[in-house]
Amino acid sequence: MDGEFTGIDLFTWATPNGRKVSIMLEELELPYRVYPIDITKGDQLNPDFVAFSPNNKIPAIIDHDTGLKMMESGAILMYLAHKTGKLMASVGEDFWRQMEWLMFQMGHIGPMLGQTHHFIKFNPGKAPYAEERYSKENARLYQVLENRLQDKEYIVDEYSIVDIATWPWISRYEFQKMDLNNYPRLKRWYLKIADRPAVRKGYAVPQDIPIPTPD
Ligand SMILES: N[C@@H](CCC(=O)N[C@@H](CS)C(=O)NCC(=O)O)C(=O)O
Repeated sequence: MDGEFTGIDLFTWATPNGRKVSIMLEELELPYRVYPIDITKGDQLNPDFVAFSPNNKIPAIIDHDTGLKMMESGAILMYLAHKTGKLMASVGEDFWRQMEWLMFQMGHIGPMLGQTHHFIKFNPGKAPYAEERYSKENARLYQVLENRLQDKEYIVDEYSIVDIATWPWISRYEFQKMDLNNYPRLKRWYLKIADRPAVRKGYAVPQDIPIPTPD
C-alpha cells in the first residue's frame, strides 16, 4: 500500500495554483495520487493537512520517494524540475532568467490576479476602489507579459516551469474580465500551451472543467 507507492501525493483543488502542480506532474509523467482539498468547505484547515501545509493553502505534495512534504507551488515546481532534470535550466544565465520570471509570477501574477478574482468575479459592487485598483493592475501585468512575448515563443525561450506557473492564471481571463484579443502575443502563447496534452490532463485535476478558449 503506502509503503509500495514511491510517487507523489498531490493535495489540490481546481484553482490556478493547484493546476500548476498537476500540469507539471503530467508533463513529467511522474506517478501521482490526487487528494482533493475542497477549499470552499474548509478542508485546508484540517490539522492533518496543516501539519505539512502550515499556511493552510493548496497545493502541497508528499513525495514518497524521498519523504519530502512541501507547500508553495513555486517551490514544488522547482523541486520536481530538480528531481527529474526537466523543465528548468541548470544553473547559469537561463536558470536565473527563469527564477526572475518565476518570482514575477509568484510575487505579482498570482497575488494580484487572485485579488481581481476576489473583488471583480466574486464580490462585484462591494469595493469600487479595489475593483479599479486590481483591474488596472491586472491589465498592466498582462501588458508586461505581452511585451515579454514580443520576440519569444515562451516566457524564457524554452517551455519551462515559468510557463507552467503563469499559464493557469491567464486561463482565468474570464474571471478577470480580460479580453485576450487585446494581447495577441499572450493569446498565441496561451493557445499554444493549452494545446499540450499534459496541460489538458493536468487542468482536469481534480475536476474536469473545460479549458477556456478565447474567440
Ligand atoms: N503562494 C501560494 C498560494 C496558494 C494559494 O493561495 N492557494 C489558494 C488556492 S489557489 C488556497 O489554498 N486558498 C485557501 C484559503 O485561502 O483558505 C502558492 O503558490 O502555493
